[in-house]
Amino acid sequence: MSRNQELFERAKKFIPGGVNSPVRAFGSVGGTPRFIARALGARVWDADGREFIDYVGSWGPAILGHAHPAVIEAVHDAAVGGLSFGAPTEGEVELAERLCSLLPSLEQVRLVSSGTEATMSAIRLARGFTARDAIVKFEGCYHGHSDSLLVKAGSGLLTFGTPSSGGVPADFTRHTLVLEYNNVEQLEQTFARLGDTIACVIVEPFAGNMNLVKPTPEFVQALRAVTEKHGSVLIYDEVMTGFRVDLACAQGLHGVRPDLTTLGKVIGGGMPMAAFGGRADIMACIAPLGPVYQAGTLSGNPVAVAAGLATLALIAEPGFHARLSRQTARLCSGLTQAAADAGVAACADSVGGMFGLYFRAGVPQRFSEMQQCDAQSFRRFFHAMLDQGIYLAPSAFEAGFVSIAHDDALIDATVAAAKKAFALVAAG
Ligand code: KE4
Repeated sequence: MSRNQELFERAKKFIPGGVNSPVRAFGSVGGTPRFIARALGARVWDADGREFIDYVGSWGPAILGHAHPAVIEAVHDAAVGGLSFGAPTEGEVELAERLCSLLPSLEQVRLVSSGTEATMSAIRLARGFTARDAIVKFEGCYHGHSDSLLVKAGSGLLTFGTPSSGGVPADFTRHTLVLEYNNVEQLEQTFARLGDTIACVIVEPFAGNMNLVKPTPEFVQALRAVTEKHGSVLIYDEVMTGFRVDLACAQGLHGVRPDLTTLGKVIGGGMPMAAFGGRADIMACIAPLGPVYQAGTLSGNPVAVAAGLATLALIAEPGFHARLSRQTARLCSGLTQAAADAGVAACADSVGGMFGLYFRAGVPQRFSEMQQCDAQSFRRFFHAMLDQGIYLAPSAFEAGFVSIAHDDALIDATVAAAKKAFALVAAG
């Protein structure tokens, strides 16, 4: 029995499903999850000592590659001064200043410890600011696991959502409308009928939780127009896209100024760090200034702040995102060509340092098109790549992530492995 299997059996005794986050359990691809023993740059090593080129990157944070020396040094230097104080620190001021200088839409920002906290707080804030209850999200988008966001679409247009998870009372989701991503007509119809009751729209500005699905320019424009017209708060959930797709984030690529933005992943460089922020008049409603309560023991944790500041300094270096985008596009064109050469209906697409691999002929533009992907072929491909030392996201519905440490040699090795993996898929 391998160490991974041994650890997995042990883990399952004391941790539900053997993991602390469901996607890690390899449920949708089968097999034994790899227990990561250490990581450096673009590589991880599992409990059996096997080396992998890593395209999960901790689901986004490892944009510099793992264990970047400058980040490790910053974490060490912060840690020796104490881990947490429950009091304000200079580092939090620096990080807030840095985030607000990088994102013009951020006039004020509050630091928290996870993306779920950030989006949950942003929605409560939007409801408090507008004194409205209804919220809009999109099918296929994931914004963390707070109750009002664990919702599946209602039976028809303008019908409120029903819980998509056990343990969520129907009452908690009856104010949540679930619409179709990239469906401008439906969005406009909904706002024409209910706009003045809608507190906010929360959207992944490039969806990454139904795999990568890009918004159409018309959808981007409509989101800003309808929320502006009806006084609803536009929340860009940039937990995944923030500083991943560009230094200016998705909002910079879109040329849109959202009212609130949520951030996470990259801004903590792998440590528990997230944030929500935006218009000062909205942020003025948050405690201790206003009536909307929000708090956190480890919010703005000094060690996590140090990792975030070190990471943001390095990704702000000239040419960083241009190179990251180039490497990711190189990977995607290689994967698409390899699939075509093998006669497999698959393609890949990217934005900045995140990419999607789709087992269907064309790049999807909505959740229903993602559902047409051939999950069985993906599973075979995933394991054929894992066997060759390439660690992809263990789900057909997750985006992949490239770091600045993924050089040409590693990208080319990945494409070479994909050629063999697609041949196996084609052989059935
Ligand atoms: P966390 O609570 O997991 O830090 O963030 C929630 C969240 C919010 N918004 C977006 C756009 C997100 O992608 C996420 C979390 N992303 C997943 C990856 N699909 C985290 C991986 C996991 O759940 O283990």
